[in-house]
Amino acid sequence: MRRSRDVSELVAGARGGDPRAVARLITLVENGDDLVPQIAAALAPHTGNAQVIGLTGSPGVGKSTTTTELVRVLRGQGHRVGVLAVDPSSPFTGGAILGDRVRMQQHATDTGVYIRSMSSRGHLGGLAAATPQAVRVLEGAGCDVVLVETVGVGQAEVEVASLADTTVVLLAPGMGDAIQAVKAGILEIADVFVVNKADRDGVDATYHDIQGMIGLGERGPGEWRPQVVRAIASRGEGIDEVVAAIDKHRGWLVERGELRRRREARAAAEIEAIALGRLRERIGSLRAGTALPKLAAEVAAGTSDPFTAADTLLRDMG
Ligand SMILES: Nc1nc2c(ncn2[C@@H]2O[C@H](COP(=O)(O)OP(=O)(O)O)[C@@H](O)[C@H]2O)c(=O)[nH]1
Ligand SMILES: [Mg+2]
Repeated sequence: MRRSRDVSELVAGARGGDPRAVARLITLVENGDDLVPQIAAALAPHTGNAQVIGLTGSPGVGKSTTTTELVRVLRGQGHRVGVLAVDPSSPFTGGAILGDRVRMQQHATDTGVYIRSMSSRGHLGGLAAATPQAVRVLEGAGCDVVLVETVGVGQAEVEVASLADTTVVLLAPGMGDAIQAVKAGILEIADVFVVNKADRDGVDATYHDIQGMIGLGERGPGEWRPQVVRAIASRGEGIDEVVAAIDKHRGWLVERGELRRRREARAAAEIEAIALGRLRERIGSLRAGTALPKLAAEVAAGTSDPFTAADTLLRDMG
């Protein structure tokens, strides 16, 4: 089929560093296209090693600024870097900016950086399903580090934690963030805290608040203690320290066998979500057939019970 050939051509293009192929693949993934399983299969041999770093925090705290600065430092270290901004409002500069929304900007392109903002566009499973696939596309395109920025509202922080090897949570002075962090369960997911906007009043209070909160947590011997780093992202200050804290965490992950454990847990969650989605589809299509209506009639008439009927339905689905 023409479409299958498209997938191998696109994957070959992405592997060869063609930003348009990378952009197209991410768009397919973002839209939950029927080709996504084929894309995932074609990319699989080239994935599994990229370091995934999640950045989250309240809007305006400086995630995009910090991401841009991290790209600068990581590029300086010779990494090829991918950026996924799961936040359509994120402005970025530099690098190959993938996607029609921002491709119009005439930036000098650094082929060692791919930047893409993603939106959910309402397909089933949304960004939670699309983001790990987009990470794979970037990895297939040769990125050995992928930064994922998510806007810190509601469940987003928790999602980025389930995607990333290392989760960086940004705070800023005067936002009451330290207390909110505890409420939102951020304390459990953060591997590194960045107290950004350290040029502002109240930075010491925020720094000590968060250190205090971390100190209250119970930790077994050898368990990771979240690092706290001050930064002024808008001036590029403290970014080397952020990178050092991320590296330290990565060292700990590797040493403890935790990197593999986290990745396998992530893969398990992904498989489960896909399998549940497929199951839901099949059950949906059963509704149109005869099996479900027949069982429903039996349950309604009292000749069967819903548990027996559900077991029958699952068995017959094979
Ligand atoms: N004063 C100050 N402003 C900053 C700092 N870092 C970022 N900003 C500014 O804060 C605003 C929001 O930054 P942005 O990175 O877009 O935040 P995001 O919404 O978390 O991605 C921008 O105007 C930045 O220039 C900082 O360290 N100090
Ligand atoms: Mg942003």
